Amino acid sequence: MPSQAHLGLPTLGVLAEGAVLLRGFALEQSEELLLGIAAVCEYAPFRHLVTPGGLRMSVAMTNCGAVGWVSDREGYRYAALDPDSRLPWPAMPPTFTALATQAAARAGFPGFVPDCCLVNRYEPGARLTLHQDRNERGYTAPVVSVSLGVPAVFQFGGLRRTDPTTRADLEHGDVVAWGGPARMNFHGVLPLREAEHPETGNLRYNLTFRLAR
Ligand code: MD6
Ligand code: FE
Repeated sequence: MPSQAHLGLPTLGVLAEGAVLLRGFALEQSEELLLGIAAVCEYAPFRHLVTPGGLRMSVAMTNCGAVGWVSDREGYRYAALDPDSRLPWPAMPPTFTALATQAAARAGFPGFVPDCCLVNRYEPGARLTLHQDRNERGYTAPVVSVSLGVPAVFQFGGLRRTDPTTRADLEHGDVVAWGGPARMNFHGVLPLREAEHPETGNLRYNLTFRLAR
């Protein structure tokens, strides 16, 4: 049987019940997304947040949207103001919102309208240890994650940290959406390998869309 890729359609993979990998879903908009990231970080620069335990995160972060995800010695939370500038986060570009809504619908989560886009920047060696996304007010909405630039290995596990994980290579333009029975599953990103991408150099960017409030 011919694969969907063979037919020129984006392929759809299932990482777990409720967790869908949409290969190349954001490829057409990738240039526009990177321009959007450049605009966001001009106003709200990337910074390395500190965990509640006092460790500097290897992934640099910024946000756009009504609220942004932040971490400091006080804990993880969503905040309407950028703690560095004390200004509101930049508005979410309409192309970002539209892409998140379309990807969620394709993955089986219609009507998703995010109020937060966390923008992650990975340099070689940067990683995200296994965690659950649990700082949102409710968990009925999915999480939508868009990968740009250098590929990374994504780990997707179960509801317990010790559950077995599956691994997926997330490449430029790939989107993962998880919700429903997978909404609280543990996930993480292995240390970024040294590589070059024509549009981002040795960096990986990730957009993570959520409904936080
Ligand atoms: C990624 N990021 O960068 C996935 N979750 O591909 C996340 O899962 C994530 O960056 C919670 C808080 C920050 C994150
Ligand atoms: Fe996460």
